[in-house]
Amino acid sequence: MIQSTSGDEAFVLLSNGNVVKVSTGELLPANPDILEGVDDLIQLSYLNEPSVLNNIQYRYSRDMIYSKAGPVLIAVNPFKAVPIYGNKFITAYRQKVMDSPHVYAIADTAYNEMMGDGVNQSIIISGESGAGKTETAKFAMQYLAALGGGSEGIEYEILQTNHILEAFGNAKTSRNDNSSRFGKLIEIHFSAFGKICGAKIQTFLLEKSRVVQLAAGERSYHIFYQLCAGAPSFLKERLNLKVANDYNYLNQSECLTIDGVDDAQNFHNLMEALDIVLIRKEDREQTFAMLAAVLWLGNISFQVIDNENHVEVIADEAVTTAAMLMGCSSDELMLALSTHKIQAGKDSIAKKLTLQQAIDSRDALAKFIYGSLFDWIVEQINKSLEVGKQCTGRSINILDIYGFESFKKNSFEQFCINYANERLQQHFNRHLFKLEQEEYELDGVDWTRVEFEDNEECLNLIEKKPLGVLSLLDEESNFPKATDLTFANKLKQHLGSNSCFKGERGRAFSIRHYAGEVPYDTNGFLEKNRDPLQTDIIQLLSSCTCQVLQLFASKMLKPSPKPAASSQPGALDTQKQSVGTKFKGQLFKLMHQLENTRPHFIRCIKPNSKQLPGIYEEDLVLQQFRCCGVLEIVRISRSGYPTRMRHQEFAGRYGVLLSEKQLSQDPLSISVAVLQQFNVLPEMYQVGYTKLYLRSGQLAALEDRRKQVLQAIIRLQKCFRGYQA
Ligand code: AD9
Ligand code: MG
Repeated sequence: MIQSTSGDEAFVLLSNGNVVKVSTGELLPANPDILEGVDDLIQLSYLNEPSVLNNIQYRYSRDMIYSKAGPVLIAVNPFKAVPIYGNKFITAYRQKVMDSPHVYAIADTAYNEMMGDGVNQSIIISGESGAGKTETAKFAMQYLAALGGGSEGIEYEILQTNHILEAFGNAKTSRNDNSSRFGKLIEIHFSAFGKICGAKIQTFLLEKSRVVQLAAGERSYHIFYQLCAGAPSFLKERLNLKVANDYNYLNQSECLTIDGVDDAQNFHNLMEALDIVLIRKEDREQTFAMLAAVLWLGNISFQVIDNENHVEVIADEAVTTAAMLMGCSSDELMLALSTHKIQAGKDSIAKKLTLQQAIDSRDALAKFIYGSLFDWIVEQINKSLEVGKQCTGRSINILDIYGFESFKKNSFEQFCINYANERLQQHFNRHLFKLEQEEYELDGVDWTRVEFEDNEECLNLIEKKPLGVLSLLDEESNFPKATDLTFANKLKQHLGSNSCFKGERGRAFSIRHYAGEVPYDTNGFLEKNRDPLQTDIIQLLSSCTCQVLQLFASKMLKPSPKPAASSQPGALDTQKQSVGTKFKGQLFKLMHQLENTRPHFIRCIKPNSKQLPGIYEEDLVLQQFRCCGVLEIVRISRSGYPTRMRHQEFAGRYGVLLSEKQLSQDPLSISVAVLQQFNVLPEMYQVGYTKLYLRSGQLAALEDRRKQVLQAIIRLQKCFRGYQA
């Protein structure tokens, strides 16, 4: 409330009773009280950042965690159990008894559109770490499972996959105690009768470095702690399993437990889930053996044997147990971890590795085993959920993918994550903005263009061949003498003309992403992109008696047109795709898949960084609104005409309300006549060649009038019959 103004200064009374002095240029109008807490932001009279921020806060403080921004659902993480889920609510949304914004409402619309129009749907969930994407995805799955549940219980199996994926792919980070370290797309398939008949899971870019290296206060993947805490004694004995604290890969971060989480209990839940998803007993045993092998690999240590820093493996319990679990001899494992074979003519010479090389090679092996194991488990789940014959190709896809990230220090992982978000943003833009605009223009409707950010330039910067970040990265990765610095220099040399690129000092560069500028440090880019695994190690794996290891190794040994000639440690194997290029391929496939569906967007918002209920940090929320363009969406939806109907359809529905004289005309004229008869203001509609475009809210008013008129007619008819009788 403005108390007084003098010159260009104003004294403003805040809701907390304080009075502040503000320059009048910074004042923005507040909305009338009657609009406080509206459930769709497009209803706000004044659309500015403080109003949006205030509206969402008003709702959040009353546990209304869901709101709409036009077609987009906004979900604010409550960080506590809110009683708005479960069968009672599912039924209420199904029967349309409830219509307030909810993830159930989104899932319901997707289901109805799929069944009604036969168009496949996707629910695209984004937001930053800890914003609630995975929980939201689970609620959407829960709703679809309830609707599409059949006699065979496959929907129950699908819900159980969450336990498995979270055990193997989630970890405690500084921002989320249950952070997904991979992206996930789950396709749920339906029969002609709308029953679930199968599912398929695709995963993206698991963070493998977490297996060998942890930041202080963070944990590795939940499964390791669950196994150590919950394995029955016979299994512990067979795997020579110790407590989590005895493993270097786990104890390095001094964080072994999570408040309120019982790892042993979760192990039992996992076993149940594995039972329900029909993961075979042998497969389970091999999985646990591989997990233990990874842990024991981390305990293997080296001894420097000469003054050139060359090493030998220390023959201890770690080596013998790891070798036993992998199904090879300790000697073979020790040799593979400490030497590198070089071809010299017909002979091969074993060259000793230095301490750092040996550690890298051990860690690379551990990461390889874990990464392959993760993919393999997903494969087994997919076999079990196999999309059956009764499926008709109808599906709803749910995408739960890491949101935009910008930290003080950003590395290759952030680069990939932000790249994925650029692609998703483009998809979002296309649908919400471009397609809208095109439709208006095609139909001859005058539509004041709404400016929006197009991120094509940024995508070009990353993807363009041969001069884009990914191509240049691959080029440098293939060049044995290249370093992170030469890579950074190459970027600066070739990409300076792109307006989204900014060269920084030394190894650094920045990218202007749609959500803001992010500084990257190229330190580690080359190594992470190569993700090398020495041929010596691959050969060792293929000679192991453990079947899954043979399988993992065989995927690396696929014949390639060019022989793997390089003997340079760390050089990119010609037969192996780089991590960046593989990710790009996956993203293209994903986007292609999404293009063929009707999208529904959910933006998750994290209200505070403490993971606590009831706290709303305005700066944090505002920054997320900016990142996902909430204001932009509202502006577009409002300035456009969200309701559209073909003239025939409109005339058919409302034409009956006109007098007979007017009825003899064509559909377009009937439409216009209806609008005039009901006094719909000219700025509230536009007439296109094929369709009628209405502002939001107009149709509801027309429907009301139609109902009134129809009821009046029915009353009249009754009266008339009574009179006749
Ligand atoms: V990450 O990018 O995978 O690190 P997410 O997936 O966005 O992240 P997640 O869904 O894991 O976040 O949510 C974080 C925590 O918030 C959960 O573990 C819950 O404790 C809490 N949460 C999120 N959504 C809800 C909800 N609708 N109701 C109750 C919730 N709690
Ligand atoms: Mg998650």
